[in-house]
Amino acid sequence: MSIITDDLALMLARAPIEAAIASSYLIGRGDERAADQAAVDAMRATLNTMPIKGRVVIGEGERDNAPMLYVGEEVGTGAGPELDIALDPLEGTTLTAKAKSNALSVLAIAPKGGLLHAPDTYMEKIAIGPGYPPDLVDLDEGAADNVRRLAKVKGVSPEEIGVCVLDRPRHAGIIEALRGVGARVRLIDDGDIAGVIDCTKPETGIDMYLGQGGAPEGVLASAALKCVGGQFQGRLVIRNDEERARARAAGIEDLKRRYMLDDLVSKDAIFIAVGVTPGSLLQGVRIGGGAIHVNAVVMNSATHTVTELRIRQPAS
Ligand code: VTB
Repeated sequence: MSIITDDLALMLARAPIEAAIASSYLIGRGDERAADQAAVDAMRATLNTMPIKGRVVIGEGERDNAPMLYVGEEVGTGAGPELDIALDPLEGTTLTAKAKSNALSVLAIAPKGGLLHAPDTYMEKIAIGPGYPPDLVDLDEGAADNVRRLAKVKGVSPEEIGVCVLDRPRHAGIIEALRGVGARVRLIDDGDIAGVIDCTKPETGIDMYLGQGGAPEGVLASAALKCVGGQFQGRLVIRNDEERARARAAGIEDLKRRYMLDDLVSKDAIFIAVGVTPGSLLQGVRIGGGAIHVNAVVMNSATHTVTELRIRQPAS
């Protein structure tokens, strides 16, 4: 039997739940670092109470720069299954500091060896939701072609295709091409894990995610798609020697490789997201009337179970 059980998933959910609660006290206070630190402290403390032998493969950075939840750090009591852990205790530090929507606390796990050790570089990404023919979109095709292909299979015109893109100058060309073919472009300030997951939810109006975001976030988003279906392709963006060295240190040999979803997440995985600020995926943490309200989603690719949690617990 797989070690990736729903019981394990629900146990692990406590870690991002505590991280979300801790960072929620810093929503709108203009202090990104403090919000991030609160999330990191809470996630680490909670993970370390759990009966797992976890190793952080995607975390807060290299050991020298990240005293906690650094890549390679062992977490858990050590008595339990050997797991690869990818985490982003606060995905959207700026969103949190500015009280903008879609900040999440995120955790993904797989049996040892199941998650790509992505370096802290950018990744070119394309994602679509479930239910389409395999390899319908292609990272190496132009944005307009991908929209046309998707529209054709969906049986709609390109004008009805919504594409999510991070609002950055580096995406000017993609945005122009998308608008040129008639697509609706949703520009987001931050948070491309939520942007990718939005492709799986018709009510968001997003059909495709496109552009360069963090490589670690690419693996985390792929873990979610592995659970709920959808397609993802990614390629590292290596801009200089330092990034080349970072990728080599992470064990990457072919720096130009196009990663398919199963290359990024090669074994069954659990993906957990908890809302920090309100968003398309989840409600944010709310504190009032002596209670804390938290909304989480827990996904398991081994059982194809998606559990939504609405937690109310006493405010301490
Ligand atoms: C990306 C994206 C993240 O930050 O890492 C982005 O994947 C940083 O991009 O979801 P820039 O360097 O262009 O600012 C997030 O949006 C939030 O962590």
